[in-house]
This record gives sequence, structure tokens and C-alpha cells, in this order.
Amino acid sequence: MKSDLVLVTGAGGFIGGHLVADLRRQGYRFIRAVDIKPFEDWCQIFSGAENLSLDLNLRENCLRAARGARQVYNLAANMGGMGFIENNKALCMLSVLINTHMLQAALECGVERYFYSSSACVYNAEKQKRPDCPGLKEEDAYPAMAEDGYGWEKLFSERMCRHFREDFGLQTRVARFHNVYGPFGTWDGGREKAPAAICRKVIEAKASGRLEIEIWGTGERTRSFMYVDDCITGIGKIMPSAILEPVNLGSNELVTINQLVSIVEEIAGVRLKRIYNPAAPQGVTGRNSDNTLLRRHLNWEPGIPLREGLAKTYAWIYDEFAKRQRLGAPLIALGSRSRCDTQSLWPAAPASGSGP
Ligand code: GKE
Repeated sequence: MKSDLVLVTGAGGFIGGHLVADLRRQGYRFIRAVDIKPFEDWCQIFSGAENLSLDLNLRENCLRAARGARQVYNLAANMGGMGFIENNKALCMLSVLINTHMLQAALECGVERYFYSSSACVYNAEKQKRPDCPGLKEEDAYPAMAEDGYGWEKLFSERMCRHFREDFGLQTRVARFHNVYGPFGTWDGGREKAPAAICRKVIEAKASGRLEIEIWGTGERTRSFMYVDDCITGIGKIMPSAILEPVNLGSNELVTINQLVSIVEEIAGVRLKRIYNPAAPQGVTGRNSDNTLLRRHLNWEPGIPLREGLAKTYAWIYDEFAKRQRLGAPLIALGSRSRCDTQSLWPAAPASGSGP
């Protein structure tokens, strides 16, 4: 019902903010948006929602968040790209407190439906040893050998969702997100994932005139990257569905990181010297999503082409970067350069096309 109170946790984050926007577009009138971050750090915030800055590691805050809610979308987690999760394994595992307390609160508050955002990081590392590995099927999470820290927490929390459904009747739904990217995603500071990181690095290279880019690893590892609009569409289809087990929510357009860089270079109209850093965090060798189960249940799968999503993402990061220059913030990763005059660096955006 559009008059239901809907709770979105992690609402100050990238995907959470897009989810709140989508629920508003669908006509939900009572949305409670919760995040641990102070409002000024939220990716998107909507005056029409009830916005709360709460630490949901704490049980009493989860009860406050869930009180009166009919639907809960639990997207709250301490996470990021490989640069973050490889160096913060314990912190990532503590997100188990959020899902545990949110499940307890949902049960106590009579929540009807509960969505949990899991991750492709739950998959057995042995199935991701080759760049050309076949797409991961849901059963490939077992026997379990998840990504250290973050992946194990996600796998454990998936199972807790299942047992809260089987033992207590809480209707839980779980989707395994495969590397989501798009506007409003983190693009610097260390938590960014590859698509946003590469966009930022290309923009920095153009701005500085130093036409080179550092790529983590060899550039030959493979991933699929799902545009955020597909992620939101998928959440909207999975939540009311009868899909009881965890299901992939990811693109099956497999690319190497080198191919990702080439697409962004083509969008930016530049060619850069590639400097590979094998010491940087790399994650699994290859990962793709097998969408057989998703198609069988929903007759749908993510389909926004990477080139199309990257063009929108690049243009958005370019604007954010230019805004930052206008505010006088130092150029990221440009060493000791003094604050630059934005005008001299940022030619007027072309009248048409996908940004600079
Ligand atoms: N973040 C980043 N930044 N990755 C880079 C960069 C860079 O500048 N240059 C190359 N890469 C390479 C990484 O070494 C890795 O091999 C690949 O891009 C993807 O890195 P990523 O986007 O940070 O994260 P992963 O796909 O390895 O893992 C992420 O998977 C998600 C689910 O699919 C996790 O970090 C979580 O964000 C999440 O579980």
C-alpha cells in the first residue's frame, strides 16, 4: 500500500538514496530514511521523507527506526570498493550488528516484508580464479569461501534472514548485488569502486595535463558492473516476489578493467599512459553474474549497457569535480599543485555529448 510506512536504512548512501527517490516516484507517502551519517554527508536527502541520523548498530535505534513500518529495506552496511573492504575486514563484519538488530526490530514491530542487500562477495573464491570464469550461479556460494570479512558477514546475514523467515515467519527477501555504479556513488576518498575511481582518474589526468592513469593490478581482471537504475528496478521486483532464496542482481556484461578504462577514455576523448600497480587491492580474478534464476522468476534482468551507464556516471563525477574546484578544494591526487583557477582548467562543457 502506498500509505504504508516504508523504512530504508543506509538511505544516506549511494543505492539507498536512489531507492528513496524511487519510492517517492512510486507514490509512497511515508518514507523513513535512516543513516548513521550526519545529513550533510548524505548522497541524496529528500524533504518529503522522515530523515533520521541514527547508529543502527544499536538495538534501540533499530526499534525506533522500525516502529510503525510495514516494509523494511536494509541497505545499511560499512562497505566500499576493494580499497576499503580489503583493509577493513573487522569493521565490515561488524555490520552483522545492524542486520541482526534490524531483523529483531522488524519482528517486534510486525514488519510485513524485509529486504536485505547482500553481495557477490559471498561467492566461493575458488569459482572466481579465472578472468573468463562462467557467471556465478546462486548455488556457487557453497561450499562457502566468501570474501574475507565483508563477504562472510553478508553470507551469515543472508542465512539469518532465511531463519527469521523459516522460524519466525518474517517475510525476508535477499539480493546479491554485483558491483553497482552510477551518479551519487562514492568517487573518491578510498571507498570508491572501480567505475567511479577510473572516471575520477581520467578527469584528474585531463585536468592536470599529466596524461597517465594508475590502474590497480594488471587490468586483466574481469567484472560486470550494474548501473544503479537496474539495481533499483531489480529491488522493486524482488521485494514483492516469491523468491525466497538469495538471488543475483547484477549485469552479465563481462569486461576487463582495461576495457573499462578504454570505455571511459573514449567518453572523455583522451588516451592515457597506463601505469599498473600490482601491489594495490585486486579482489577476485574474475566475477560475473549468471541471471538464469532472476530471469526464471521475473522474466527480467539488468540490461543497461556499461557504455551508457558510464557516460552518465562520468558526466556526473565531472560536474562534482568541477564544483569542488570552484569551492577551492585542492585537486585530488595532483600532489602539491596550488588551488587552480577553475576557469583555466574547465573548458565550457560541450553543448552536446556526454560531458567533457
Ligand atoms: N576500487 C578500485 N580503484 N578498483 C580498481 C582500480 C581503482 O583505481 N583500478 C583497478 N581496479 C580493479 C581492482 O583491483 C579490482 O580488480 C577491480 O578493479 C574491481 O574493484 P572494485 O570495484 O573496487 O571491487 P570488486 O568488484 O573487486 O569488489 C566489490 O564487489 C562488490 C560486489 O560486486 C566489493 O568491494 C564490494 O563493493 C561489493 O561486494
